[in-house]
Amino acid sequence: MENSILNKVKETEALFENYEIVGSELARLRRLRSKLEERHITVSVIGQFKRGKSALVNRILEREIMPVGIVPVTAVVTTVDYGDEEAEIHFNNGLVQKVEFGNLSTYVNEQENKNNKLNVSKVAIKCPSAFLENGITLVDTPGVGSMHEKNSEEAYAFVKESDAVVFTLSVDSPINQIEIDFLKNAKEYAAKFYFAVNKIDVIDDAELNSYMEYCRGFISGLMEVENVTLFPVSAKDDRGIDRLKKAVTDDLLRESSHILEESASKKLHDIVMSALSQVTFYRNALSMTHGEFDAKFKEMQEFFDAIHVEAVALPESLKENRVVCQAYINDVKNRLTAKVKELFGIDYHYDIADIEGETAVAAGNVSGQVDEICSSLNKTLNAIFMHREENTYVVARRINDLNRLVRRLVKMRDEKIE
Ligand SMILES: Nc1nc2c(ncn2[C@@H]2O[C@H](COP(=O)(O)OP(=O)(O)OP(=O)(O)O)[C@@H](O)[C@H]2O)c(=O)[nH]1
Ligand SMILES: [Mg+2]
Repeated sequence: MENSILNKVKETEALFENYEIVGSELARLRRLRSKLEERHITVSVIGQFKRGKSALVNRILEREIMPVGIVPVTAVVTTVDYGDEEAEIHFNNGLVQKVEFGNLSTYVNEQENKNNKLNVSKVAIKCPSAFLENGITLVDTPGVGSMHEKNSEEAYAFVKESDAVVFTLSVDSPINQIEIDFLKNAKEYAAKFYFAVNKIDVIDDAELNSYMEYCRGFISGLMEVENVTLFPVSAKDDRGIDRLKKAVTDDLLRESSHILEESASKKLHDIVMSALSQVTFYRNALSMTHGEFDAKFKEMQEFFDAIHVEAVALPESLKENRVVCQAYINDVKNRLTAKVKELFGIDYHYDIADIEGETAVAAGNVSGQVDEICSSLNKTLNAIFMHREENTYVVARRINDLNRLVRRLVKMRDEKIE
């Protein structure tokens, strides 16, 4: 069973390798394959802001690591794996910086890192908590629904990477539309759900019973299952935490193959859907009028020229530092991706290398490397440009080839993975 999904991922990977246009989907497929091969399970704690997600993560880990507070706090995704204590900040430009646990708040906390002005992509922590021992990655996510829209986007995006989720509700407010929408979305990606009903220390038993009854009925309907198990907990006084932890670890030990397979199959479906929209767009760009395509093509060439001029003019002192060079190159990649998106609506993918001393690029010829990066993208655009210039028969054949790929993707989308 599990091999069949792994094979399916490999087959799709082989297919996508032939089409540059699905580069970012190919990168996601590769991540999915290595997850399946390593049998790592990602358990994310998700929910509306201020439900006590970070406090719950701390209780599960039995450590006060995540910043907690009365105002919206968590601004970036924080993953926690088993290992000796360490914390790394990953930045959007690929830089990775080790920090002390005590300094995490500077990067994670919305109040200190407003609108993620520090451009943190994620925080990766290791700690020797028993809960993580069997290959679980526990993830604290920003809450949805606060005025900080970026936090919701982050949370929505991370659900796609989750195999199981601990959906966190809180007894001080009934489930609302924001939570319903988020839950419906999460259902598309994660294979296993645990519903934690937090803050039970603030109400008495009778109130808790009626809250639980209301929630159970409501969530069963939403999840389309007859009965859901809820986990009443208090991240403040520890009540119910052991039961939740035991349920998660027992299930994951027993059903890890099944959970991985089910969540991989949902993710594969999503990747196929996204490739489908990509290829459709590429096909459409090919079918654009000359005037329309040529104007966008010209703007892109001007952008390449400006980047070249900028890279050549970089100060010598900067060019000598390997880490700074790699950060600059990653930044160029990010800017190119954004420009292509703006002009063509295409998600052009570049692998952004994590930068640690030994992985940074050789210093020196930065402008040469920047030219190389621009030139590979330029080649793709030129390919479209050339095809535009070809006779209508050739263009029609190419569009036909893309149509075949679209049909294959549609078939994969509709296929049930056995
Ligand atoms: N009484 C009580 N308060 C709690 C409990 N869990 C969390 N809190 C409080 O609820 C507030 C929010 O907790 P956080 O853990 O920061 O909530 P969050 O869901 O991570 O919030 P965001 O990161 O902003 O989405 C804090 O003031 C916590 O002290 C609990 O079980 N009981
Ligand atoms: Mg939080």
